Amino acid sequence: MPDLLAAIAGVGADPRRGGYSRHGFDRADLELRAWFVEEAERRGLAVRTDRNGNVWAWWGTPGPDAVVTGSHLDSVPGGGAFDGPLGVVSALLAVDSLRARGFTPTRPLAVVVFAEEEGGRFGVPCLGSRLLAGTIDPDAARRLHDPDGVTLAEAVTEAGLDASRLGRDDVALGLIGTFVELHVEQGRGLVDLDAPVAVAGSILAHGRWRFRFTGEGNHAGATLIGDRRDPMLPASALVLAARKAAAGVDGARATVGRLTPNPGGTNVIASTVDVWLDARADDTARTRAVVDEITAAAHDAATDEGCAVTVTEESYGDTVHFDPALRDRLAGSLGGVPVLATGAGHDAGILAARVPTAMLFVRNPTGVSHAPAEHAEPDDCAAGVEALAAVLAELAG
Ligand code: HGY
Ligand code: MN
Ligand code: MN
Ligand code: MN
Repeated sequence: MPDLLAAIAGVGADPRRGGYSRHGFDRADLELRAWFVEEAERRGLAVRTDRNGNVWAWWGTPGPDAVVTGSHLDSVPGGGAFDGPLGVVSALLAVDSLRARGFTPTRPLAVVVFAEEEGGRFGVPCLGSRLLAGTIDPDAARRLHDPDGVTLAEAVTEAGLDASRLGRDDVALGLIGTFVELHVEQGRGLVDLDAPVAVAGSILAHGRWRFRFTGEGNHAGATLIGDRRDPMLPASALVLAARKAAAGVDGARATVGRLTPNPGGTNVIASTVDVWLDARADDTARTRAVVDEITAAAHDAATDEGCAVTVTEESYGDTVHFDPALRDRLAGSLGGVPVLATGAGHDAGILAARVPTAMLFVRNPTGVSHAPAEHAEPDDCAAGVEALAAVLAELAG
């Protein structure tokens, strides 16, 4: 682990879940942002926070056609140490490396930290980059709320931002000439290829849906089985339907990682159950087919139990194909590193719709991510930094 990553190892550690819980604008996230500002300023970079809470650190005067690199510092609940922070730390270390070799960029160069990439607090992934790029309605975004009912508007206000200014930022967006995000790999692609670094090819289409099943809250002992309207039954049917639907479509994935019965007591038949579905596939048609099959099964199971069901699409993004010319140029300049597709979403995937964008992946020997076992060896992290420095030198030289 690079020393800079070790320096934040205590921030947002979550002994109850294991790993890290760092969510947009919470205490751990604010501490990490402050740490980033300090590290950037220590390097003489000029720090600015944009209207959506993304933090930019400029090497030289901010200007158009900039080469921008960075990632995020927030995590999923109980996440690993590398997903997000490795890209931020590697960006700072790549700047150090370029300076150590006397490099002076001919294009403006910036390191960026995007806000709430995981959607771990407000439910929508890549929230900072979506707001920046204008791919989420700012009014809807302001109303997003965390499990305690705190809205995004309240959270950003508390963090010192003007919530009325959230939304598409053509000034910040207009400065980005090229965006490159380095990220720990989240599968076993590089382990299988026996290579430390890859360039990204594509990201699966993916989205999140919330199903709310409503039945009748009642007593676990006094309510006869035949008298029940238990929303946990259709919720369970949805979980099984998700596996079946994804298994039937080549390359598709469907996951229920979060399910909340209300009120949530061992001896209480729930009155409602919220179930969050994450579904991904090669393209929109396949993703929609999977979600439609799951939705139909959820409705059937709800009807069988006398329950009602509502479905809300919380986020969606089509398949991303990274700029082929940039991808091939970078893979070639790095000596023919592999090109890998990924099933994980990234801020780079949002920006790819607006500006030429590329990603670098660093080998993860466990192949595990969004869990404490996520890992990258120090030598591979160093190879990632050098690859990123080479890419920045190539683009900004
Ligand atoms: O892929 C994800 O779940 C997130 O966007 N990182
Ligand atoms: Mn992630
Ligand atoms: Mn990430
Ligand atoms: Mn009782």
